Amino acid sequence: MILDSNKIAAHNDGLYTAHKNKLVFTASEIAETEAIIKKLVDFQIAIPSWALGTGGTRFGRFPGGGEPRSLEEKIEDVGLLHALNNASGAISLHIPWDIPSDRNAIKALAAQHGLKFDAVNSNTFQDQADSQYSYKFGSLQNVNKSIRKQAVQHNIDVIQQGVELGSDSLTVWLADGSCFPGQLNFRKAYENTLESLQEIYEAMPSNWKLFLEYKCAEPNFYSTTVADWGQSYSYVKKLGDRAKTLVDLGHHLPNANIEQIVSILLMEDKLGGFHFNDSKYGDDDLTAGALKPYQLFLIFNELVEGMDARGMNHATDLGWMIDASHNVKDPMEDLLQSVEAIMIAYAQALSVDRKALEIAQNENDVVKAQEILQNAFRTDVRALVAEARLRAGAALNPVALYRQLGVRDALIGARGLKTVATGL
Ligand code: LRH
Ligand code: MN
Ligand code: MN
Repeated sequence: MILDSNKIAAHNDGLYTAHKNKLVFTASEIAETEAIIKKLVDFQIAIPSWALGTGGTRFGRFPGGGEPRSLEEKIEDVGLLHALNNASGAISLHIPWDIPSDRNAIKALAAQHGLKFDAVNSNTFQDQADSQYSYKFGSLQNVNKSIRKQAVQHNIDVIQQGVELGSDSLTVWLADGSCFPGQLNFRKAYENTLESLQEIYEAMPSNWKLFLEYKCAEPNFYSTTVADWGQSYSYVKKLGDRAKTLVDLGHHLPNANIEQIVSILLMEDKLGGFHFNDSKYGDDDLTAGALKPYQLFLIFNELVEGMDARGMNHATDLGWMIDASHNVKDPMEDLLQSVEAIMIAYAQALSVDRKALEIAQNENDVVKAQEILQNAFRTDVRALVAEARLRAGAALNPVALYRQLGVRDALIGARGLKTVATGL
């Protein structure tokens, strides 16, 4: 389904006056709004191919209808999101959930929607029908060399697929770990994992990056072999310059100070990118910013500070991606909400008075420092995010237009009510 640009223009016309009034007011509260809007126009957040359908839980799944039945339909859905918000210009594939049958056709379809291929993700946390060995006791860490080799080869195959699509990074997330004390020799599991990762790293083209994602628990509940940022850092440091740590917001122990982790990884030049989501209890994979918007802002505050200190390009030097799943919402609406929340946090971070903050820090003026951050967080920047969309030909209110156009009903009409998208 391709969105008619006239419909976006008509929608924007209807909201234009109210929007301009808000923008004028925002510009009276925030300095240098032009520079912020320009950065927002450039900022893109990749959509994971597995988040376009309803995920469900291990207790049940309630399909929503009209879900993409193929990679082509997933690309069309991301194209639709991008047309609505001009901030979702990339798709991240999970292999073998997504296997392009005709790569040239898939590339052409993505280009038609203005989409790039973000990091490709390997999957050694599930057994595939045609695979010889099982990953029940781990993949890259496995005590059995043949199993490790199978997992390494899968990653190499994924790299090859990514190369052909024009991607330039591989995200490795391992479910490897143990469920009971004594099950695993931690040191040997580490050494096996490192050796396997080295083989994968060596197989990457020289312009590729490897992102190593960590997770404190689940599906293993006693130990995870890449459990936290320190462990991921220890691997990527040994692998080489193009190996970096990937931070998934849902993968920390409760109350972890993620913004500090981000700051240190950036300083070490070892931050690769993000999987954005939100959570209250664990790896809930809820809509970004739905629970802890202040934390999201504080993370972006460190990102902007750290990237600027290193002279990095905000839009291109890190991998920005959503990693969410949906049980009760229309996945497309949810993704629009996530992107909006991320853009808001980014805009708020851009609006922080950095010079004043530095002075307050150097004077140990704790009250002032808090005032500066909270002022940025509490100032409404939504008009800036909307203006960035307007300038790029996208919709002032993407969720409202999505509903107004009856997109989900149209997708159900085209694809049917009982559809099951591949993924979690
Ligand atoms: C693991 C994870 C990882 C997987 C995705 C499906 O919890 O965050 O990124 O690839 O979920
Ligand atoms: Mn993730
Ligand atoms: Mn996760």
